Amino acid sequence: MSSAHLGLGSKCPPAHKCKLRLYSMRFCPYAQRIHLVLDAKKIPYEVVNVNLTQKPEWLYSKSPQGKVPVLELDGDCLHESAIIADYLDDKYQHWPLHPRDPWKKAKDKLLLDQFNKVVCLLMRMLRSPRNIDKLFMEELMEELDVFEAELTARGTPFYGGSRPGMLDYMIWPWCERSDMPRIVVGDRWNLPKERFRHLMEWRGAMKDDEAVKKSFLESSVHAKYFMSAQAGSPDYDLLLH
Ligand SMILES: N[C@@H](CCC(=O)N[C@@H](CS)C(=O)NCC(=O)O)C(=O)O
Repeated sequence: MSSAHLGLGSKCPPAHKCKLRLYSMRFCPYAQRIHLVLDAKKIPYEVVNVNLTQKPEWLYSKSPQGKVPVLELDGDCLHESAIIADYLDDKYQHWPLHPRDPWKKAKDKLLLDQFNKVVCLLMRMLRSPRNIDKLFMEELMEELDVFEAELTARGTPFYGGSRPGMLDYMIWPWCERSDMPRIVVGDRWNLPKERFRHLMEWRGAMKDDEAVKKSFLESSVHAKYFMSAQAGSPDYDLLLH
């Protein structure tokens, strides 16, 4: 997973027939979603890491907007993390991640859609960390209240029940990074433990999941990458130094 990130002027490595290839970037939360699904389902795959500031010319032939993740199989590609994740769950039906019940599956997709608001708020914060104030934190916590209430209502350690399911894996990358803002902005980032008791327990349980362990990085590492990106030269190969 931590091979060097290929950039402008690089050659795309030749692909193997019938083997899934994931174009990724080590610190991209959307790409991490796909690592999690592939690892949870124990599907063999290879990884090609891509430099997203000096993009290789060939990236656009695989992804119209030049974004990762991209999943490639026999010369054909899929992009958009949620679509790739659904494809993998449909295709590899052992160890299903979505609920079998279509109603429950639809409900989980609504929640995932709702999680985009959390993602947008986090991105807003990371763009201008100086602007974090009480109002911002309250807005964010109100969005997180929905996820705390849902976990409480389900009464299970994971949204997926006794083990992580698709919703767990789709929201995990941002939750893995949830201590990172504290490193960046200090005490202004404060999520009260009592208000998010179940989410905190969930976070602890997720860290013990085998698939999560495979791509897990400590917040200090995420922060280091974030600060390099913030300074204008993202250190994609940070883990290789
Ligand atoms: N909606 C996309 C978002 C993917 C995305 O934004 N990836 C970022 C890296 S984390 C990217 O490729 N950025 C490059 C760019 O925007 O040019 C998904 O869910 O896959």
